Amino acid sequence: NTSEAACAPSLADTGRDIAPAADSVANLREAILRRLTYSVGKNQASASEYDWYLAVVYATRDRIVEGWMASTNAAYVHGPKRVYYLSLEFLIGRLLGDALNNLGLTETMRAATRELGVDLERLRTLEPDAALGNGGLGRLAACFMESMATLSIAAHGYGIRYDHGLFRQVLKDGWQQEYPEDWLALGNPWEFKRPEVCYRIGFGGAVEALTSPDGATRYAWKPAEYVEAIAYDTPVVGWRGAHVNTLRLWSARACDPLQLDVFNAGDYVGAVADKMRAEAISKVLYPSDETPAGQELRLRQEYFFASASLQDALRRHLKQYQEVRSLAEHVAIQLNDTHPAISVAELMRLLVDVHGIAWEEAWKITQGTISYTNHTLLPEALESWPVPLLERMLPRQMQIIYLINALHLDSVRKSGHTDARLIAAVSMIDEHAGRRVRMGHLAFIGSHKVNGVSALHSKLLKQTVFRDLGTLYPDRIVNKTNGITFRRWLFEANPGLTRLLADTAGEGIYDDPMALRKIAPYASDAAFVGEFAAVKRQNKVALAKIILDRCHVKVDPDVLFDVQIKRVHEYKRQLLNILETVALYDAIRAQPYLDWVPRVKIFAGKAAASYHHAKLIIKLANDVANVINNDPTVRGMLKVAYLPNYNVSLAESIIPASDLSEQISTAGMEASGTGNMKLALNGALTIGTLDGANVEIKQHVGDENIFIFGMTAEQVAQRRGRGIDMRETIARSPALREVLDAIGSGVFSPDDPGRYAGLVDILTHHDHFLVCEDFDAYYACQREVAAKWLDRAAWWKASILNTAGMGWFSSDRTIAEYADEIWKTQAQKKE
Ligand code: F58
Repeated sequence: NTSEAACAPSLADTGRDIAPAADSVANLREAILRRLTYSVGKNQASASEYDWYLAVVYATRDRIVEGWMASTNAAYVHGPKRVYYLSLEFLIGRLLGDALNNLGLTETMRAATRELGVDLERLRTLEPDAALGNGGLGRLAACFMESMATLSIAAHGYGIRYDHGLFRQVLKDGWQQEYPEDWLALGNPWEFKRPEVCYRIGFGGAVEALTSPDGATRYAWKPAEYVEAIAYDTPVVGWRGAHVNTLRLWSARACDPLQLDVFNAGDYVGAVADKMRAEAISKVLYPSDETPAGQELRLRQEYFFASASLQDALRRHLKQYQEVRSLAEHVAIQLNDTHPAISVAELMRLLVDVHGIAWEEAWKITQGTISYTNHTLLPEALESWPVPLLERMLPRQMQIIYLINALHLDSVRKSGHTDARLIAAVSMIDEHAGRRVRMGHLAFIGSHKVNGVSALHSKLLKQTVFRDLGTLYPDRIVNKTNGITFRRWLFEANPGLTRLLADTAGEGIYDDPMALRKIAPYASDAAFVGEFAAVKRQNKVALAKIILDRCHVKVDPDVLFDVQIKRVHEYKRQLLNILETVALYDAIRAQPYLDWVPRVKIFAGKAAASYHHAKLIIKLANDVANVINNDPTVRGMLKVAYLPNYNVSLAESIIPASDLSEQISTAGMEASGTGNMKLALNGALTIGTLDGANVEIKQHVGDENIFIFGMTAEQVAQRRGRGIDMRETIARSPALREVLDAIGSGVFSPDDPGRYAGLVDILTHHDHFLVCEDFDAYYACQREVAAKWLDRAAWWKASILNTAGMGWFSSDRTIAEYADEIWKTQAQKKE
C-alpha cells in the first residue's frame, strides 16, 4: 500500500524548523550547489545521487565547523576539566540525520533539497553505517559522545579508525555468513584527516637502565619497531548545536612506506612487509562479543590507541599548562572496559620515563586521572594477557606493572591482610593458568573510581569479580546506570511519536527528558490513545515493508510485533524465545479454533564468527520460521522473521514499530542492556527477567506495565549449585518435552534430522543458561502478554506509561552523574 508507505517515519522533524524561512532555504540550497561544484566537482546535470549526498553532507558539516572551533577554543580559554573517553569501539551508525536534527536544520534541508529536485530521505540512506563496534558497549560510547556534546563537556572520544567495521551478515539458507564491510569505500565526508597529528608507537625491544651522576636509576625503553598513529577527527555536535566535541580516531601507518633496497633487489612483497604489519593494526574491528580475542594483534590495537591517545592528551595539557604535574586537576580519562587498561602502565611510563616525574607523584596523578567502567561479569570475558607476551611486546610497561603490583601487595600486607588466598586474589598476576596479567585488576588499581552499568550489575561486581579488591577499597566501586540518547532513539527514529509527545506534553520534552512524565495523565484519554496507536501502526506498516523486502515474509501490521534484537549469545537466550515459539505453534495446531493473539516473532542479531553454537541458534530460528510461515493451520496467527544484518540503522526502523521487547537473559548475566531502554521509550512493553537495567526499568515504568518472569540472580546461583542437569525439570513440563522432542528429532530440519540433537542434548544435561528451568514461567508470562493485548485499552495505557516513565534513562542523566561523581567536571547545562 503505497499511501501508507508514504507516511512511513522519515527523517526527524522535531518541530523546531517545521516552516523554515524562505531565505534560509535559499541559503542552504546555494551552499549545497557550491559544495557540489567546488568540493565534489560536478554540475547539476551530471551529479549522481551520491554526489548530491556528498554535497549535502559538506553543506551540513560547514554549519558545524564554526561551532566546533568555538568549542575547541573555549576549552583553551576557560580551562574546564577535559574528559577523554577511551574506547576501542564506537558504534555510530549514520550521522547525517543526527547532525541535521541537532542543528535544527532538518526541515530547512528537506525544503532545500526538494527545490534541487532531490529527496533528502533517499540521500540519507546512501550513508553507510559507521559500525566500529560490536554491540552495546560500542553503542553506549556513541550515545555518550552525543550527550557529552549536549551537556557542553569539553570531551574527546579516542578510538581506532578501522578500515573495516563489524562484518556484514548474510543469511544463506538460514546460516550466517560473514562478509567484510567497507564503510570507507567511497570516502568519509564527515572526517578530517590530520596528518600533522602523528605519534610514534613503539613495540618490542629492550629496556636500558641508566644511572645518572646522582646515583638515581632511570629506564629507557628502546623499542625494536615503531608504528605511526595518524589522527582523523569527526565533529560531534550536541543538541541544538551549541557545543561540538571531537571524536579522534587513530589510523596506523608504517614509518617507511617501503624498503627501497629490498624492492630494488626484486622482492616486491618483502619490500612492503613492514607496511602491511603496521597497517594491520587498524585494518579491522575484532568481531567477538563477550569473549576477548586473545590474539597478539588485539594487544597491539589496545596499546596502539592507548599510547597515541595519552601522548595526545599530554601534549594538549602541556600546551595549555606548560607542565604535567597538574594533570589530574584538569583531565579525567575514562576507560571503556579493560580494552584501554594498558593506559595505566603507559601513563606511568610517560610521566616517569619521559617527563621525569618521581614514581609516587606519578602514581597519584595516574590514579587521580583514570577511572574505569566494567561492562561484564562473565568470567570468560575478563581480559588477561600472558606475561611472556607482554614482556616481549611491551617490556617497559611489563616492568611497570610488576612494580605497581609489588607496591599494591605491600600496602595490602601492611594494612594487616596476610592471608595467602586474599593476596593471590587481589594480585594483578594470575598464577593459575600460566602467568597472566589481569587487566581488570590493573584498571581497578590504577583508577580512583570503578563503575558498573546498572544497579544490579554494580552490586554483583562487588560480590564477585571485585569482591576482594572491593573490600580493600570500599569507596572505589560506584554505579552509573546506562542511558541512551533520546535525540537518536526517539526524535530521529520516531518523529511521529515525538511530534505527538511535544504537542501533548509541550516542547519541554526536547530539553528535559523527565518532562515525558506529563503524558502519563493521557494514558487513558481516548483521543491521545488513538493518536498514539496511529503512530505505532504507521511505524509497523513501514517495518512490515522491510520484512517483506528482506525476509520475503508478509506480516500484518495489526498483529503483535514481538521483538528480540541484539547480539546472539547463549546468555541472552534467543533459544528460550525460539522454544516458546515452537510451544505456541504446537498449542495453536492442537486447538486452532481458539482465540489466539496473532503475532509475529521478529529476530535480528549477529553471532561472533567463531561462535558455532550461536550460529546454530540463528539457523534454528530460521528453520523454525520456515516451517511455521509455510504451515496453513497457523497462518495469520503466528509468523517468524529473522532480519539479516542487524545494525544501528535497522534498529532505528525496528524499535519504533515494536510492541513487545524481549529482555530475557539469565538473571545476573546481562550487565545492563540498552536496547531494553530504546524499546520501552518507544512504547514497547518489556517481557524480561530481573536482570541488568530491567530492574530499574520496572521501577520507573511501574510493576503493572512490565512482564517479569523467571529466576532472580540469587535463584540462578542456587539452581546452578544444585547442578545443571535438567532431566527432572523437563520431565515436569509436558510442553517443554514436546518442544525438545520435536527440535531434537528433526521436525524443523528434515534435510538434516540430526542437526539439533547436540543442542537438545546440551539443554537436557548441561543447561548453564537455565533455559529449561525458566521455560514454564516464560511461557505462562507470554500468555499474560496475550491476555493484555486483547484488552486494547489496558495495553495502550501500559505502552504510554512506558514512554512516560523512561525519561530517567536519557544518557544526559548518566553523563551528568559521571561528570559530578567521577570526573568532577561540571556538566554545563546550556541556558
Ligand atoms: C555490553 N557489553 C553488555 N561488550 O553486555 C551490556 O549488558 C551493556 O548494556 C553494554 O555493554 C553497555 O554497558 C558489550 O557490548 C562487548 O561487546 C565486548 C566487545 C569486545 C570483546 C568483549 C565484549
